[in-house]
Amino acid sequence: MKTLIKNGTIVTSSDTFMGDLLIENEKISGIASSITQEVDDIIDASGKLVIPGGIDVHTHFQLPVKGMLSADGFESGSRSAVYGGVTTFIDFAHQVKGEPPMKALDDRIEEAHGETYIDFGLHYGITDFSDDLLKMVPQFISRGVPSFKLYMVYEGLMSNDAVIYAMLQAVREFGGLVIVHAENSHLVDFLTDKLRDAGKLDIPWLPRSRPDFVEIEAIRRILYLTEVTKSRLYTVHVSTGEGAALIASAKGRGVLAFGETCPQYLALTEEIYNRPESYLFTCNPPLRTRTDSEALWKGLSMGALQVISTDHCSFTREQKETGKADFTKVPNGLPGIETLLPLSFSEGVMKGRLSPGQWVDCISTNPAKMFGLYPLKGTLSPGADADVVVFDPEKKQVVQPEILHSNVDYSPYIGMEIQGWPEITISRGRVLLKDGKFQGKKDWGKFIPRKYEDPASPSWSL
Ligand code: DUC
Ligand code: ZN
Repeated sequence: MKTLIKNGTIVTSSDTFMGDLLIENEKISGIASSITQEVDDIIDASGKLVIPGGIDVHTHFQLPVKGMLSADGFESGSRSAVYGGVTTFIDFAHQVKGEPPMKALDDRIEEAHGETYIDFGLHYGITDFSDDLLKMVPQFISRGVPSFKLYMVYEGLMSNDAVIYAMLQAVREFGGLVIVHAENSHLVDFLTDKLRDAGKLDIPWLPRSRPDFVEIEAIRRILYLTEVTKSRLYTVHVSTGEGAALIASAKGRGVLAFGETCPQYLALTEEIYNRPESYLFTCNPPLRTRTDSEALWKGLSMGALQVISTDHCSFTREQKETGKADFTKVPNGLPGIETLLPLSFSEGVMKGRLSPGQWVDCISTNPAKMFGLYPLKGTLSPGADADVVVFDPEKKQVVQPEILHSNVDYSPYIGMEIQGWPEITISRGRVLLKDGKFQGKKDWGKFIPRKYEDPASPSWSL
């Protein structure tokens, strides 16, 4: 099967030009200013951007949070991804206390089997560190899971500094990457207790329980441990400008320090917690100030941060309402996979904060490089998987729950006018979305074992 995408504006991390893209079966086979070939199907992309499919490296499908399960599973999460032009996601297999560590990975792959429309990878979430687990690091890496998530907060999930140190040493020795949720747990507990004593648990107080220094201190600490172990680190959902600056400054000293931020920290601010339905916007870390979000955009454009991913962890309005009047009870997390590309294009490219190439870097190419998917994914080069999105840069839509396709009935971006939406989503040569029609098949998505490349000596640069 041959498909030719003609007359589009091809945008890759390095180039933007008018041209054609040829797909043969599951792979990209040609990219040039003009391709003439006998093909089975021609897609006219005049006036549209042709980009590598989005890669969301931070999703939580069916994550247990505060006694609830996040509302999107692999099926609805990946469906929503397709509508948003995301063709690969990386979710988590979290270690289960008392069970053999590898079982969590097998179980999670099994859970996703036959349930995803697009390809996916998994990070391994460490919740119960031991010497045995440490010895298994090479086994996880050889199974295509080279990224290990450590939480510096959350009862039952969190790792102490010794575990962080040991894991940083292990990935340095065996290859791979530590990814970290950086917040100082003791400070969160202390500040929350103080607010509780003062009867201040309603939603507007959430940011006061996790102020910026809670994140900044944790990032500072783990960067220092990364530096002394000469290891490598990726910090998820950086929400503060200072956090991004610390990563940039560590990088300046030669530390292999990388990071992501999320659309919510780029587009929303803490003022939202004064709205009547403020509980719908609760996430950890909480939303910050406009100064932070502008600094995060700068951080992306200057290379302090490399990736925009979502931390998609959706709860229905009903689930969120259980913590309506108490931020300690509300399940934390926001939906976002479907709006990742439109929102980052609209707020980033359309507002002059990112060039089109930088945007593609942040939502596709850098995530692929960072997590061992490149050059299989994240690029439009011949030989790469034909994960391609035809994106309409002119289309405007006001975000309303009715236009979205996840299992939740609200969006944090409700009422925002967004310019730029995906029109066609192709995964390994198969058209999954076209003319507004969803054509996905639940068993199409495959688990992709990832091959980690050391960012100290890669065949690419970040
Ligand atoms: N933060 C959230 O808001 N939800 C899920 C996990 C996380 O770290
Ligand atoms: Zn997360």
